[in-house]
Amino acid sequence: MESPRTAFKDLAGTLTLVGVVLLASVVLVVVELAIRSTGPAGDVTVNETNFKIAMPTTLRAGRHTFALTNDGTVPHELLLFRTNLPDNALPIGADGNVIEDSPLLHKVADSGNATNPGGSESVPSSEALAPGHYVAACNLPGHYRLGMRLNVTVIP
Ligand SMILES: [Cu+2]
Repeated sequence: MESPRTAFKDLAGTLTLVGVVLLASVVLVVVELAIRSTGPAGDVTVNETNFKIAMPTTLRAGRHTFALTNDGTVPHELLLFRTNLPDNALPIGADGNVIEDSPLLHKVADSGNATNPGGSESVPSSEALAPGHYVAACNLPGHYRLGMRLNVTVIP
């Protein structure tokens, strides 16, 4: 049988440990919320879902950084081409995917690796965007055909 004093010491130790764990949890939650509320850096917000791109369809000329968030349930990417073609008539291969190096397309932004569901990425344009017609697209297999394309106009 433990003496009352030993039992109290054990209890105090346990309570201290529980307090430390609780405090650490609260700190983690606060940091997580702070990160989520700031989101990816960028002046143009882009939300991708299955299988849609939502972003402003008119942009001012100049450099932009796209703050891309994947709100879908599968990975997505973001490409932006300068082209005279409408979004539903980009050059495609036999697999139905966009031929990204076609001379009819000039790529000005590319998220590179696919962004996972729930993930986000800051995607800078590779050059200052001149006024004209552009198409945003996700070219992961099948996604363009499923509707991940959007006409964008850049104005002076
Ligand atoms: Cu996609």
